[in-house]
This record gives sequence, C-alpha cells and structure tokens, in this order.
Amino acid sequence: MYLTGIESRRRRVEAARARANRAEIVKALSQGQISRRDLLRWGLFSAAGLLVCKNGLSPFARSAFADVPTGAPRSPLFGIRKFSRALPRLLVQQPLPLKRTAAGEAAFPEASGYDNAKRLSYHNDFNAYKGPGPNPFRNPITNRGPMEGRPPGEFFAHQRWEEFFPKVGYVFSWGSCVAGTKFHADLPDQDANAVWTFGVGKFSQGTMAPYLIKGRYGEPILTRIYNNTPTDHAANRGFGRNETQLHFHNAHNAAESDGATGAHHFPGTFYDYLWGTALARHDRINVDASDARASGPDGNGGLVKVPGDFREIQGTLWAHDHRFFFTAENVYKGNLMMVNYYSGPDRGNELIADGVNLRLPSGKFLDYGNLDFDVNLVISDGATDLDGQYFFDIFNTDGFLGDLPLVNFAYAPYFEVLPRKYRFRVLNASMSRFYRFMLSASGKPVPITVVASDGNLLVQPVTLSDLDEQGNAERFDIIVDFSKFSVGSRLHLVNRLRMRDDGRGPKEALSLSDAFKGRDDDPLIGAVLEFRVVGSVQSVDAPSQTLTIANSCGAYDKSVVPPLLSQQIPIVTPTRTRVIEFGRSGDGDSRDSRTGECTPNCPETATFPWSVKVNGEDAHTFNANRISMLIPKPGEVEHWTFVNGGGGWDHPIHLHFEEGVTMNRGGASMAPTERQARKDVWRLRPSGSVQIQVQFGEFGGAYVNHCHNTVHEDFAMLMRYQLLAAKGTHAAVTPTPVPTADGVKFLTPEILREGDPRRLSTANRT
Ligand SMILES: [Cu+2]
Repeated sequence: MYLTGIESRRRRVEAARARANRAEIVKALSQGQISRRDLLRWGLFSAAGLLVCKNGLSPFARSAFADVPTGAPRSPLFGIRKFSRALPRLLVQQPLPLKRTAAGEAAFPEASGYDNAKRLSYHNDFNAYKGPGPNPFRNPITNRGPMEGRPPGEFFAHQRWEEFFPKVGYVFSWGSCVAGTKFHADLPDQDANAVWTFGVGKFSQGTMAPYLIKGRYGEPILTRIYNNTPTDHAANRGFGRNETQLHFHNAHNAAESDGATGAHHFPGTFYDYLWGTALARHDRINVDASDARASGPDGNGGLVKVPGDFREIQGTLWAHDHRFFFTAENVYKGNLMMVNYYSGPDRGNELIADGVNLRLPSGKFLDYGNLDFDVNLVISDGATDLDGQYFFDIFNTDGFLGDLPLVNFAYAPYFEVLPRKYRFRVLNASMSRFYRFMLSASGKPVPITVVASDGNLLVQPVTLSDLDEQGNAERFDIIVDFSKFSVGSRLHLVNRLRMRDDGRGPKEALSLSDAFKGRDDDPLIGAVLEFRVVGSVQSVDAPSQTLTIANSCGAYDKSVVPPLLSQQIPIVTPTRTRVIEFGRSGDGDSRDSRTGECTPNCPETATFPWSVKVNGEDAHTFNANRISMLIPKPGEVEHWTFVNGGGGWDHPIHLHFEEGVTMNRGGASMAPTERQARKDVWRLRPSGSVQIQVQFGEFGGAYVNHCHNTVHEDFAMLMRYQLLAAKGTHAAVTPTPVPTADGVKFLTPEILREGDPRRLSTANRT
C-alpha cells in the first residue's frame, strides 16, 4: 500500500505516542501508582484483563500502525551498524575453595568474610534466636526477616549434604548494573535499574556480559545469590520484580536447589544453592563408580569417577530467574548465566587422548574447560524505548518479540575465528522468539555438525546445513569447520525464522537468501553474528599466548568429532503413561477463589489465559500450592505425551530436573537432531504433540513442568509436580513455601486426583 508522506508520518507519530502511553501505564502499574481498578474505570482494561486496543493507547493494537515485531516504534539505533563491535565472551567466574568445618559446615576462605554454608537454612537460626539484642541472623539491609531466603526445616535442608558436600563456592549478587552498562559502545548507558545483572561478591553491582561457570562432575558447587535489587519494588524502571529464585536449568539437583519451588527471596537476603553435580541414575547404574565414562576431570589429566549413567552426562546448561509470575521480566532484565559441565568424555580439552575424552574442539592450555575454540553464544532479542533504555511490555500475554539482535547481550557483534574447527554452544535466551539458524558464506549454506541438544550429547553427530527450530531455552552445541575459508572471509549466523506478528509462534522459515537480505518488519531476521576469519587471535585460556594458523590449524588442529559420542538410552515398557495438554481455557484458577490471591503472589493485573490439563481432566492454571502430578517413587519409567491444545500457537515445554528421551511426534516427522535425543525442552508445534520417556531419582521434592515462552509461563502455563523419595523427609509431600519479607510460612498443598497414581485405577493405563 502506498502512503503519502503525511499519512506515513501521522502513523509513525501515533505509534510513538501509543508506545509512550503504554510505557507510562506499565510503569505506573508496576510502581503501584494506578491499579487494575483504575484501568477498568477508565475503560482501558477489559474484565478479561486485556488492555483495550485503542489507537494512541496500545502499540499492540494493529490499528496503531505500530511496527512489528515489538508492536511499537523501532528501538532507536543511534546510528550504529551491525558487526561494528567484537563479541564479548561470557565472563568466566573463579571458584572459591570450600573447607569442611568440624561442625560439618562449608567454610569460604577466611579473608572473604562470608558466612559458612550449611545444610539447614539460617532461617532456622533466625527463628530460634531469643536475644538479647537484635537478631544476628536478620536481613542486614531491611532488618526484617531472616538473612537467608531458603525456607526453614528439613524440607529445605540440602538433601544428601554429606554425599554431595560442596568443594567450591561462588558468591554473586543480583541487582542494579554498574555505570557504563550498555548493549554496544555507541548505544546509551543503561540506567542502573533498567538492567539487573549479576556481580561478584556480597551486595555488588551487576555487569555484562553474562557469567559463565565451569562446573565438573565430582566437584559439587555451592552458589550463593544475594538479592541486591532495590528494596522499593517500584524502583524497577517499569519491569522486573525485586524478588528472585535462581533455577539451574536443567541440572540434576535436589528440589530446594532447583530454584523453582516458590521460595523466592527478598532484597538484602541470600539463598544458598547446592549444585551437587549428581549424575542421573546415581542410585541405580554404575553405583560403584567403576565406569570411567561417568567422571569429571581432576585438573591434572586424570579423572574423578562418579556413580551414575554416563549416557546422562550433561554439558551446556544455564541458570536463570524463576520467580513465579515474574520470570520473563526478570530473565529479560538480565538474570541469567551459563554453566558448562565438564566430564570425562566432554572434557573441554582437545589433546588428552585417554580413550574417554572425545576431544571436541575447545583448546589445549587447560586440563579442562578450554574456551579458545569453544564459545558460548547467548542469543536474545531486546528492545529499548525512544531514549535507548531497555524496555519490556508486562501486559503482553502472547509473546514478547524484541527488535535488537543481541549475542551475549551485545548488539549484533562480530567474532574473529581461525580457519579450523570450533564448537559453539548456542542458547536461545529469548522470552518468546524462536530461531532457525543457518550459517552463510557469501549466501551459500555452510555445513554445521550438531553434537548436543539441550546440553545432552547426541549418540552420533548430525551434519546438516539447516538447524532445526530452536525454541526458548533450547540449546544446540554445534561444530563449525572454518578450515576451508581463507583469511579475510566473512561468514554469518543467519536467523531465517519469521514469527507471527502476535508472538504466538513461528510463521515461516525464509530461504537463506531471503533471510540474509533481512526484513524491514523484523530486524531479527537475517544475520545476527558475523564470523571473521583471521590469521591470529589472542588465547583466552592462556592470555599470554597467541593462537595462529601455524600453531592451531591444519595438522595442529587436534580436535576430533568422533562418529560416536554416547550411547542410546533404550525405550522400554513404562510403569505408567500420562497425557499433558497445554492450551487456553479462559480465566484460570491461579487465584484463590476466597482471597483472590495467587500462591506465590502475582501481579494485580495478571490474567491467566494459559492452562494445563492432565490426563484429560479439568484445565488448571498455575498455583504453587496445587500438585498436578505426583511421582510416587524413584526409578519407575514413565511415558508422557505433551499435547498442544491448538490455536496456531507453539509452546516450548520444559521439564525440570530430569532429561527425557524424545520418542515420537505422533505421526509427524522429526528432525534428525531430536530423534531419540535427550532433551529438556520440546517444541510442541501448532496442534502437535511429542512423547517422551522419563525416569526420576536421587532426590525428592517439588519441581515444575511448564511452557518456556516465559510470557506464557508468567501467565500461569505451569504446573507443579511432586517427586516422592523412597525414604526420609522427602517421602512425604513438600509443604508449599509462602515467602514474605518477615520469613517463610507454609501451606499444605492440594493434590489433583488425576495427577496421583496412588489413587488412579488401572483404567488410566493406555
Ligand atoms: Cu507457551
């Protein structure tokens, strides 16, 4: 359609006004200056909870002539161009050694001044303190409530503390960013409360790029997170909740350390997470730790063998906020980091040839965890307001799509590579956007070899030119061989997946050439990262060393991509099957019908269009005090079918704690990278379904299963499942924590009948 200059300008002005108005409303609401009732009275909010689409109000009203994908005027670029700055590598964190005290506590180095980590939360000490004087275990910032957010009592004590006693520790703070934080050298500095990221130490300020932790099997980690966000929850610059719990997606951790039990904590407090590096099937397979493939690097060329199934080894993981009902706001705002787990087979060293090490591209200077040729790529889509400040729309319940391609939180950077093999750990860290990547050299596709999916090694590498779709939180580990390219060549990682304008899911994959040209209506289509082939780079593993073609390429590229990476976990006859349908069912029942409150509390304006049905029974929306599925004992194999309730949506469904083996998609075709692959996120496809095999063990407690389009997740497309241990405290159902600024209280959860196999007849068996 041809528009006159005047009409075109009128529309742009109106879209800008819409965005400004909406941003004002979002800000006023999140700061408590106006209420849901005000919006209803003004006719701007419907009873169903949607912002009424009026020109000049909602940029998401199509009639507002807004730009896609954000539904608002384009984020300003202030004259910058793509590929004008180098990719920032993730910031590798240094562990602190921990020592066991006579009392069985884990002590940080004395000079650090950090309190010991303990099996039971300091909340117990806070409760037990009888004076005289102020409670020494109180929150040091607010002087209210305990200093540790982990709930009191045995249910939130670290399970198997002695067995997985932490050897190293990290202390981080999450909160306001340091001055000078920006997405590109020539974009504006972010306000301290526009971006909330992690900083090192107690009550430190946050930095970018995201952090990277190098974990290894056999070396349990204690991660302490201080909440250093403002005590005033209105001081969030329009989005972000000053309460957090950190989910270590998808490590095999006990529930109290999974970061998704509803035990979020408040400014001034910390939470200790025990990342025990337990290898799944620890209690059932290789219990005597005799299999060298189930192991971690010892730091000196050898291995520390651990119990468990080597086929369950994990590699590329990440951790992110999981404050129920506010996850999208908080993750988007910067609450995320990556964690690489290193193992005997996946060592991060390409020289050690001991018959166990796969020698995948990585580097050679360090015993394990070399990063010279092993690169984490955190890919997301951001947006800013017209002043260049980070922006998020908390009213969008369908999907938030940004218009700034970010890699490791930097605007469309370039990365210098030598002509040799590299491994890239590609994470989709977007809230709602799916990607489909190809690698392009002068418009021609370059082969990519996939070695892992969601951090799980494939049994055999898969070489293709066209990666499968990648939903939110999905990871692909890919190997790219640049050896055929001469110095000076430029290659591009190209996203060719168009999303539906409403954020519901993917619309179509463009051809490489069409995608490469880019699209005016979505800046995330096209190249997001440029690779520049060069003759030398500085080592990140040994910064005094220069890596060159002469010492790292050709015959000196010692990395290997073996034909066999792991072994297949067989599909067996299950103890039971379950069907879990993700759909839309109306108003939802997250709020208590008597009190109108969510558990834990949710935004006053929250609506619940998204729901989950188990075994064909009633649809529910998330309430942490409701158990949708109960796993009665460890070790039983279950087959679950995730079903998309329809409507043209797609949902990336995430199962916490255990990996599932992908069995089938009903009758539909499967990508070669997902056939029988172990994963923790499955895209359902519009009207699609996927069946997986799961087995639970090692720990008990409350976990969740949910849509990882975090916008759907926050509007309650989430369910609690309860895993019962064979014996001990966790043989019983976990009481539901209700965190408050003065401490944690508990509720007794409801268990849905259809989710409890102890009460089901065999009629349920299919
Ligand atoms: Cu969803």
